[in-house]
Amino acid sequence: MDQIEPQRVLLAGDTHGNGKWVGTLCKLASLHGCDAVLQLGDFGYWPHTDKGLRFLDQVDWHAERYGISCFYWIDGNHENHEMLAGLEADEDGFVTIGERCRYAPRGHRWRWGRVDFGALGGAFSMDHHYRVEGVSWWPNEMPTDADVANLGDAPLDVLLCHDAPEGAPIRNFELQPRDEMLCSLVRERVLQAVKATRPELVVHGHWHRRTSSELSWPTDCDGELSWASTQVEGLAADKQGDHRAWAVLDVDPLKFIDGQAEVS
Ligand SMILES: [Mn+2]
Repeated sequence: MDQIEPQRVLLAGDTHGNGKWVGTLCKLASLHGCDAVLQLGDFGYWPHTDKGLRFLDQVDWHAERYGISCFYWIDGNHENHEMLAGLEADEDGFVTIGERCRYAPRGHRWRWGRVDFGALGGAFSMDHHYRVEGVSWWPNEMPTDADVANLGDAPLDVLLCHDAPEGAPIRNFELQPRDEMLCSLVRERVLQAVKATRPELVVHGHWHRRTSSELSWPTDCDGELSWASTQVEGLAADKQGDHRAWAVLDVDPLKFIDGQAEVS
């Protein structure tokens, strides 16, 4: 695979193994002059099933068809985390999944242009009660303190996460107390990563809705109280399947551009 440094990428929310939607995303990427796609987890890495294997073929096929150099993704909660853990990263820290498909593991950092990117995938499955371990649910779905530590505290420009940082708007669900605890634990960890890396932009998926907010937190600067802030953009999913589920990112200089309703 030719590795090119993307100048402009299409950001995409959850795809859930939906090959048809990935086709639409690659087409949109091409229409908007994007070199690559950056997908924010619940990609649909299920190579233990025929459908999952077919999906990986479809990703490569659509990327090639629309001239997309690479479909990059971070992990969500609904991936086969056991198989992901068995894969080895390339020298540059990405994991090659297919001809034009690469996975950015939790804690991975990379630079395109003068822009530093970081990945922190994973989340808690609120629907785990309906899932079967090893078939449709895997332990290790949640980002750990070690993952946050691996990401480190050097400044980032863009942090890509599956879950939202605590404090950003999400959707309200009635959860059992234990589930509620785990659900917020993940968001606390993402917030910790945000505070440590102070990115200009955080983009996430997971909640299947389009949200936009400015997240601020107090910092102690030489004993003086000051404020740090970041732009947080949550993207919708294949279930929504429209402009809310994608956006365009100009890499250098960094510019986030909303998905356009009139193009589909
Ligand atoms: Mn999802």
